[in-house]
Amino acid sequence: MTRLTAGLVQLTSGPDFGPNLTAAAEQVRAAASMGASFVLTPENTPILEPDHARLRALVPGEGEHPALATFPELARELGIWLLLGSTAVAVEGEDRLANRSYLFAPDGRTVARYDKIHMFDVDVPDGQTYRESATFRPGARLGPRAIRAASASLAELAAFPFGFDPFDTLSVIDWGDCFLDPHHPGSIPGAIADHARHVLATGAKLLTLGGDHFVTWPLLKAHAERHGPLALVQFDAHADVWEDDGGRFDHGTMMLRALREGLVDPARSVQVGVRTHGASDYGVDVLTAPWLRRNGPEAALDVIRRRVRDAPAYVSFDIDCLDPAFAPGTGTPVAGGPSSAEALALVRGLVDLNIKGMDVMEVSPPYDHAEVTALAAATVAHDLLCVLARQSGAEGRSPGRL
Ligand SMILES: [Mn+2]
Repeated sequence: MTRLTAGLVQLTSGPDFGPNLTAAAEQVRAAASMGASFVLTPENTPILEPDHARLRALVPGEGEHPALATFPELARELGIWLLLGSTAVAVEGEDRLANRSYLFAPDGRTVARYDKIHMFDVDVPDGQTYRESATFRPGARLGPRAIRAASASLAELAAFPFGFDPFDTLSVIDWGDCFLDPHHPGSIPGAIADHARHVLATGAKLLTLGGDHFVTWPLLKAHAERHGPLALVQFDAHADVWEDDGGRFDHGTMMLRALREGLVDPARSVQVGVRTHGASDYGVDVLTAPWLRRNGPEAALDVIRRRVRDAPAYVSFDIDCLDPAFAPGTGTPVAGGPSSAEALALVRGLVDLNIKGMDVMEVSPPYDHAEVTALAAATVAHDLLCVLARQSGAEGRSPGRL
């Protein structure tokens, strides 16, 4: 048996790399001198600096990055494995930053590097005060952390059935949680929209993990400001178009509000998996769950492609689209929905769309079992990233007959 002694060194996180590096190198040396053969150093990043121009000026590219000049050499000198986590680097030739991690071997080689997944959380710090807009079972505020945890199981092998690692093609950052003030619930929609605007202003695409589906409304607002009226592709047991007095925090009315505000173009939009009644379809093409079962995912994709065409598209995946057998952990489950296999076939078929934004919502861990729902949601989120990677030219070996 080999005994592994690991050290965890927290770098000072601040805008200036210089003192950070000196302090971190000292701590890495100290850990190694105490017998650590594997040292982890998370958070070497000023990436939360809100002023984007200032942030860009602070963060160098890989070629001139002081951390990348220092740490591989330190790993070699000390003969240790060194994991450098969350390092902000400027992406060469592009106006954006990556939140990148590196693994250095005891001979100083860089043996792994990856970019963190770009998602933001709609977690509410004090659940006692703000209980989401759940109509039935609360708990969706805990969804993002469950999806993140379940997503770890998808990291090891090439993405199935794509056959590539989406992070070889995409630069992906986990932007962390969106801070929401539970004591001022009225500030929450604005806080979410501002957070989204900030991310979108960098030119990045946003994949949001929820969270209550109400969150999609401020997200649609931020996306529509940038791209114009959106083609909504909504996977959901509910159309979420019940009447609203205009001020509700309601995960069952926000799509009607988005339609009335012109954020969504109904003529280009499709809802898939619906199995509840609204007052009207409001001009959206609704593919109910029985229709989907009878006609299959390929027919649904055909409708989606012909309707959305080249319009800027927003994909919103409410996990309750899935049958409760495949997603029990959600606030308002409805029997009679598609399987995860059918839903994944739909998601994987979205490659022809001009996708501008995405979300995966309504995972409620208190009602989940064996991470069934969280894993389904993580796979949907992961496959949405694979769709973007394929659009950016990623290709992979087929795993067999598909
Ligand atoms: Mn919904």
